[in-house]
Amino acid sequence: MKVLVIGGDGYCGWATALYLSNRGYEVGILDSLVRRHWDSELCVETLTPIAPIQQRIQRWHDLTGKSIDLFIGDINNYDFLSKALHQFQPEAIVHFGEQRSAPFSMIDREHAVLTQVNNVVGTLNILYAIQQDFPDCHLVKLGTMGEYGTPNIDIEEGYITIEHNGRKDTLPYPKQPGSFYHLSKVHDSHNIHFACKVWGLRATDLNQGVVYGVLTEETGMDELLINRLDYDGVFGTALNRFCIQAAIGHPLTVYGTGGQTRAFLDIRDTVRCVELAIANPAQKGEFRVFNQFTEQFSVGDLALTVKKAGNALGLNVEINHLENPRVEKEEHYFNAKNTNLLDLGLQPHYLSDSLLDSLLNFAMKYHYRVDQNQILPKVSWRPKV
Ligand code: NAD
Ligand code: USQ
Repeated sequence: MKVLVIGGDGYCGWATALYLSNRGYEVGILDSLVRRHWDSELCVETLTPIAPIQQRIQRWHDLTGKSIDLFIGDINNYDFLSKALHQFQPEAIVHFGEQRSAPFSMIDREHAVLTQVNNVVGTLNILYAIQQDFPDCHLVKLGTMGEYGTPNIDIEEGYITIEHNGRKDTLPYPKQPGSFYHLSKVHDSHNIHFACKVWGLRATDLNQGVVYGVLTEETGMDELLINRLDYDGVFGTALNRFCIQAAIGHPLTVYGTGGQTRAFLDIRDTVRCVELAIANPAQKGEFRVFNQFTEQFSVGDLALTVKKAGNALGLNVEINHLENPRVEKEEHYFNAKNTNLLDLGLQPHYLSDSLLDSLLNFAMKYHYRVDQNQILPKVSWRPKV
């Protein structure tokens, strides 16, 4: 099957492209490389030294004999997108190609606008390109668990059945996202749902939790295939950041009380979930939603887990509770369903001591690349006074 991975130079996309290629899919990568540009604008670098995309793909070919087609360009440019699709003829499109940092989207008006235009218009272009020329193509779109927010009831997978004044319906689950980035994902979900309804497209929205880890079977094969691992206050995410902080002796940065609970998964499960979605496509006209995570943790508990694992490796790990730069509930109910992917055969890699050891060792190996000035959060959700 021919699968186009949009955003295939990024953290989840690179690991997924190699995984699918290894499993016999014919893979193309489309990416504008804008994420590398945003890094340099922010003066940050991934912990790991990532090779240029052309070298990565060449190395993959040299090692495995497998080819990956490359399309460099922006999905906001419809002519480019349409030409790339005509050249590649995808049967499935996996769409990772968005601005994905909540803090980045909250820097100022320009960054909020950039995030929403890049994400919402890009996805809309993909929907039109599929409708016009590839109506059977299955869109597998990366959404986020943060679309739901933290409601005081159980979170279902995309839809909830409600009885109201004696009548009953199954409706999209209410959305209460916590940043302009998370809002862009909600807008995407509505647009995709509408396109499935009116044009009969087939789509799967993968509402993914926070991803952790860096090694997959494929990206670990060679130094030139190494994946990115963000640790900075804008693009770094909770558990990855905590491991890198522990490795360099920086106190762990828990925001507020640390009672915030989120859904998490290992990057080895990200790649498998995407394959499961592709291998079991949605029906024509169906907008399917899978909650893509394996476990739930509070940020405070994650910090304690990293401290314990760090201590076992001889690291002295302190935990700091910083004033929360975000506006979010710090103590709340959180219980989300995730059975759809398990029913399709996902066998989770749960967070374990060995994963933490491997991530901490990885962080210690590249500790010399860390810029200590990039660790504390600098973006506030509150208006500047
Ligand atoms: P990333 O920033 O590492 O990768 C995204 C890639 O998309 C980059 O290579 C970037 O250059 C490319 N891109 C962005 N806008 C583009 C455009 N207009 N045209 C072409 N390419 C474009 O992000 P990631 O961590 O790999 O996340 C991938 C997707 O998964 C995102 O949609 C994100 O919302 C979602 N997601 C990520 C996480 C996580 O923890 N990393 C969790 C849940 C969901
Ligand atoms: N947090 C800390 N300390 C830190 C970093 C984060 O306490 O040093 C807290 C945040 O306040 C938040 C939680 O940890 O409560 C998660 O923050 P995060 O930065 O790890 O993740 P988030 O901003 O939600 O975004 C990340 C990805 C995004 C994806 C999302 C999945 O960047 O692309 O959509 O995770 S989810 O959180 O399920 O919506």
